[in-house]
Amino acid sequence: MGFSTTAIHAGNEPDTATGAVSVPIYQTSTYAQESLGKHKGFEYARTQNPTRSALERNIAALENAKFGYAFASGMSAIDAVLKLVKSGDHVILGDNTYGGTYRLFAKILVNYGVEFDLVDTSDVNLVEAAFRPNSKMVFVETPTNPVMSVTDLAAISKLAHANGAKVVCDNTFMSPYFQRPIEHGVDIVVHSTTKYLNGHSDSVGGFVALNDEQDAEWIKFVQNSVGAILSPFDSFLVLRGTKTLAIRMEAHDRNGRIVANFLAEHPKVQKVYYPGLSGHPQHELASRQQSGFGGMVSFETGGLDNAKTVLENVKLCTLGESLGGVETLISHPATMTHASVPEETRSKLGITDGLIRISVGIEDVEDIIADLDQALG
Ligand code: P1T
Repeated sequence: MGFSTTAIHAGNEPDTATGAVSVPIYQTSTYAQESLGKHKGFEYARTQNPTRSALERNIAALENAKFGYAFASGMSAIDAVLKLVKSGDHVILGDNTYGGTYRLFAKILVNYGVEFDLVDTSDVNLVEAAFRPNSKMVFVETPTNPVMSVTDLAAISKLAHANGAKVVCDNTFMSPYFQRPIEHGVDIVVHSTTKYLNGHSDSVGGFVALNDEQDAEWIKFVQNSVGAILSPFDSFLVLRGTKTLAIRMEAHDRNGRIVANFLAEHPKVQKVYYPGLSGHPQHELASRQQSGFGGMVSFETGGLDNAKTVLENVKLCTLGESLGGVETLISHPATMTHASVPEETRSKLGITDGLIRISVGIEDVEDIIADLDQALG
């Protein structure tokens, strides 16, 4: 089946009780049981909810995974995956991830004895050199937030497996429409469904997709034991969102390429970070690994004052955190999404005070360009 057919039908079977074509919002905390131990497979809504399980079937199918679990946020999904490692284990963490992911390792997991090293995973040799006898996981984003660095998922997976480690890929920026990490050998995919999967900036959620049965049992156990579940209403919203994922991603990609090219030629822009540009260091890899480049574009303005001028003068683009919605959002990673990353690390990565990130929406692209042009001017 094609991607859009799966997006529209997987998990979206007509409701068995009523025939409702749209999966109903099962807004209930518990379920009546016929007698002791006799029920319809639903006991308590932290453990099972039909709206959530419809979404879980849906996104698992889109990622070409056997199992999927929906969480209350991207961070709680990532936290659940990190419960696969134990005190004394070592994780190779991509040196540029969403600031909240870095913060989870640096401020919380270290208190539980989880060791980690930040590694530029776009360089396979650096990853190879980072393995230790206790390395159990490699955690990457590709392309990264916000400098859009691309990691070779097949090469990293081969290397990790040879060293007895699992690979986790945060696929939020691409969505399964443009990139399916499991098909490249990755073990576990995580998402902030807050972004492209929901697509309308009106829900916070997260997702874990995987094939290994034992790990899936553990993630399900963590989901129920910790309880950071996605609500029935949010499950409904994301399920509604994924039906149009393909056409939205096509539009984000079309507009993203046009905006990136416009910025690349603008005299006030010093550098553009977008894997779709031929000058991007991993352009060739991105062209192979992804079926599109998407709508995330970052650019360097040369300093805080320049960045401030742009951010305070845009009218159509909305200054705000988050990404992946239909509307164009613009942000300042150094003080917003990546404020928890130490300044030294930020400047090494290129997350300077002059860096601006745009989540290019699906408005008419000439309006986005006109807005950026007047703000840059
Ligand atoms: O916000 P939440 O749903 O918990 O997702 C966290 C998260 C995980 N992974 C990636 C790649 C992300 O970008 C995010 C959240 N990012 C933003 C809020 C942002 O503006 O970058």
